[in-house]
Amino acid sequence: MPESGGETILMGVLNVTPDSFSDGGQYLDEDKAIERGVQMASDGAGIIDVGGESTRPGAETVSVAEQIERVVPVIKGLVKEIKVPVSIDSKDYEVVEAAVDAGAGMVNDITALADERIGELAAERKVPVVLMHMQETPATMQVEPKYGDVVGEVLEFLLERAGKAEKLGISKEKIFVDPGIGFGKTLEHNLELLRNIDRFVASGYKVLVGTSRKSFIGKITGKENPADRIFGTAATVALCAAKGVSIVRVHDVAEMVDVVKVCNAVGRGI
Ligand code: HH2
Repeated sequence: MPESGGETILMGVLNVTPDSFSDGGQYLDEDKAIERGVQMASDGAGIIDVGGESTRPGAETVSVAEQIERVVPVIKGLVKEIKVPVSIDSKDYEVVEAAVDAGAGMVNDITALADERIGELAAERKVPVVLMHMQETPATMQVEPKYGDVVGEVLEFLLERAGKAEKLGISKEKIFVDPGIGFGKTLEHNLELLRNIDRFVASGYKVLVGTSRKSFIGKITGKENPADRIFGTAATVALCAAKGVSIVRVHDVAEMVDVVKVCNAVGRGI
């Protein structure tokens, strides 16, 4: 796991779903998913984030049983083949528990412990957690996102949840806070959060940011196809790495690894 204020590492996205906005349907097959995870690890990912439910705007929820069926075989296969930790991207306690039992070494909860049992489990098993901010739910979040002061409100929420995580027994160095780019945010909200990402880094908690291929990049660049948003993503990755973000969550590990290597080198003053 990355040190606070240390180098930025990459979390590779692996969606075992038919409908994720960017890689949906590509890795629903267990062997293909494992192969992709192994590839991202060898490309330089420091963590592989496995999810069985899309959270794109308007996405339908997936039952716990279905998520477990999708992710558990992939996690079991990956932990045998790669040395870097596997993270489970789920808000559902039963899925998180099954994933940790299968060998997942990190929990990525986009609802930031809405279900406290996830925090209790992470504390008991001593696994790091990602706490993400989202306004509303994936079904409704992009209808009309509204904030008075987006940076202040998101930061306040994350600090409250991080405090709750510590109370549940998760140590501070195992907590990552994430502003939730695209989760109940307009283009301007996303830009405001990225512009002020150093305020999150200054909170004392480690920070994770997920901008990869997201629609706000398409709005800026005019690239409608998520696969054409790689250079736009690289700009955000460089910005986050330069400002001390610990983990960037990306689809294109092979491309982004050079971006973070150079940013890390400059940051170290080479
Ligand atoms: N973004 C997505 C999913 N999970 N988790 C964290 N912590 N931060 C993020 O920004 C984040 C996340 C959405 O991206 P993706 O997984 O590619 O798409 P989908 O939700 O359609 O599967």
